[in-house]
This record gives sequence, structure tokens and C-alpha cells, in this order.
Amino acid sequence: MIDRLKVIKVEAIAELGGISDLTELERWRIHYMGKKGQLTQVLRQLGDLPPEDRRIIGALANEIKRQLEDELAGFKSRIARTTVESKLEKEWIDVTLPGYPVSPGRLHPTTQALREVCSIFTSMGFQWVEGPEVEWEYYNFEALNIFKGHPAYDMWDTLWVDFYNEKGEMPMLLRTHTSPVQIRIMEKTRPPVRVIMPGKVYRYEATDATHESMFYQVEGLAVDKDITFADLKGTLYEFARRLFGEERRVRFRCDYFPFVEPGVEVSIDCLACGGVGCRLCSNTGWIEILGAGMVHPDVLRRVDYDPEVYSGFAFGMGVERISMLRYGIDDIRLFYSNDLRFLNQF
Ligand code: FA5
Repeated sequence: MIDRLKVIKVEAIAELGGISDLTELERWRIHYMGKKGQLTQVLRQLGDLPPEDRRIIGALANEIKRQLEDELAGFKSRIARTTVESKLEKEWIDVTLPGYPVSPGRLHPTTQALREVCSIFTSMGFQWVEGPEVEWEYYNFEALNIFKGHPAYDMWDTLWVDFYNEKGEMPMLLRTHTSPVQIRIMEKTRPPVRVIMPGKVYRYEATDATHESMFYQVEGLAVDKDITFADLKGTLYEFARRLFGEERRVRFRCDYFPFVEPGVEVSIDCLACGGVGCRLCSNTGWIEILGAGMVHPDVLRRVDYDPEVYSGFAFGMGVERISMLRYGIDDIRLFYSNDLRFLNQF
């Protein structure tokens, strides 16, 4: 039995030398040390031996078993090491290579213009506030003196939302201008009020080179004792000069908005031709930038401001149109068509 054990040991170690993968190794283990393995069979027969032989042969068999187990463990760790090494060899990367350039992006031209416009007004003491884009009919129209059936409803072709107040009487809409924020602010505050209200507005209209169905406006409102039309003019002159340059001329002409009295349209002399007349200004020499006026007394009354004590002015401008003028952009649809060739220029 001793010879048999020695043969098993020599054969096992020799066989191990020719093994190259883990599957073969497992087969080897089962062959020698599995339940019916060569070595296991010898160990099973130990019980039949006289005690003296059992002690000697048992010690030898256990010693051989331990040696084979050590060989097995050593082999496994060698295979694992070479597998990792060859994997590293195959999959190496050069970590010193420069990465792909990542474009940090930039602000959209509308955002740039909006921030510039608002920073001019905040430097004059106006506070920046925002209101909801989905608005009640009351704030968008009635609170601003635009009543049902009034022809002024047509001035703001509206996108209605299928949602009503609890009584089912008042629908919601996508606000057609930023003027409803005037009412929300005045309802919550007492004069003096000086706010600018930027945001998105929506109109149900066919788009063309100067009309979008979604665009941005910046609204302004100042209410206090003794505010006059001269304050409105002074503020808007200052704004136009700071945004478009010291040499700009500003024109005020009568216009109609139901929530102001008097109402005006404000234009600057054409940046392209200097006022002589060209295609950009339709040969008039002037380009309209905003609507404005003195807050109508009925609007003040509706928010519980006494028009005998308080007066105010308001204005509203289209932000994309301001950018178009400054950069000579001839089609408003470029702003939201996501063409990087256009956007990268700003
Ligand atoms: C108004 O929306 C008034 N709420 C402005 C106002 C506020 C008047 C406070 C008096 C007091 P209007 O519809 O004219 O007015 O629009 C104001 C500006 O928005 C226009 O001068 C123009 O610059 C811009 N605008 C109007 N319609 C469009 C459109 N479809 N696409 C892009 N810009 C537009």
C-alpha cells in the first residue's frame, strides 16, 4: 500500500505539470482527491489494516494528501495571476493620452439678452420677479381691462388650457403676455412698487420672420405717489441708450393697450441705416422695441390702489426682437430651431 501511495504521488505531480487550465485542473482533483479518487480509495481502506500499519500508512497517506492540496492551491494562484496578467496585457490603455475635448456650452442668445435687459433695470432699482406661464383668464385679460367680447381679445390670439376654476366658469390659458404678473404683484404688495418681470409667453399665431408662437417678454412696472409720464420717458430713454448705445434716438408715439392710459409704442432709430430708411426698418427709419403707458386707473382700483393717490407706468418688450436688432438677425425662427451653426455665434 505504501508503494501504491508513492506511485499515486509521483503520477499526480507529473500529470499536474501538463495541465494548462482550470477545467483540466478540476478533473485532476476529482481523479485523485474526489469521492472516488485514487487517494481517497486508499484512505478508505485504512480501517481494514492492523493498528500498527494503519498508523504508519495513515500518516503517509495524509502527508501525500496535504502535498497534493498544496500543489493544487499553488497551481490555482499561478493560473489566476497569469489570467489577470494576460488580460491586462490585452486591455491596456494609455492613461497619458489627452481626452476628447468637451465643449463647455454657452448661454442661449435669448438668455443673454434677457439677463442684459434685466440687469439694466435692476441697476435702476427694479426688482426681478416671475409669474406663472399657465394663467387664469382673469389675470391675462379681465384684470387688465380686456373683457369678454372686447375686440382687444383678438390682439392676443390665445392657447386655451382645458382646465377651469371650481365653479367651472373661468378657464386657464398659456399667458399671451407678461402683463398679468403686474396684477399678481400689485395684489400682494403696497406701493412703492418697482419690478421687472421676465418670462415666456405664448400666442396662437402663424410664425414668420418676426413672429414666433412662443417667445420671451420683459415687463416693467413702477407705482408710487407722483409718478408721471416724464418718469416713464426718462427710464426708457436711459434703458435704450444703455442697451443700444449713447447715440440712439428714441421715439414715443401714441398706441392703444386697454390697461394703460395714455399708451405708447417706443421705437429707436434704425441701427442698420441710422434713420435714413432701409429694408430692416421698412424704410421708416424707426424700429419698434416695446409697448408702454401709464397704468390705467381702473387697473389700480381693481387691486385696491387709490388712483387719486398713486400712479404708475408699465412697459413690455419682446426679448428676441431686441436681440434681432442688436445682432442684425433677420429671422426670429432661428432662435428655437436648435441649429448650432446659429447658436455658436453668440
Ligand atoms: C403686449 O404684449 C403688452 N402686454 C405690452 C405692454 C406692457 C404694453 C405694459 C403696455 C404696458 P405686444 O403685443 O405689442 O404688447 O407685445 C410686446 C412686444 O412683444 C412687441 O413689441 C414685440 O417685441 C414682442 N412680440 C409680440 N408678438 C410677438 C411674436 N409673435 N413673436 C415675437 N415677439 C413678439
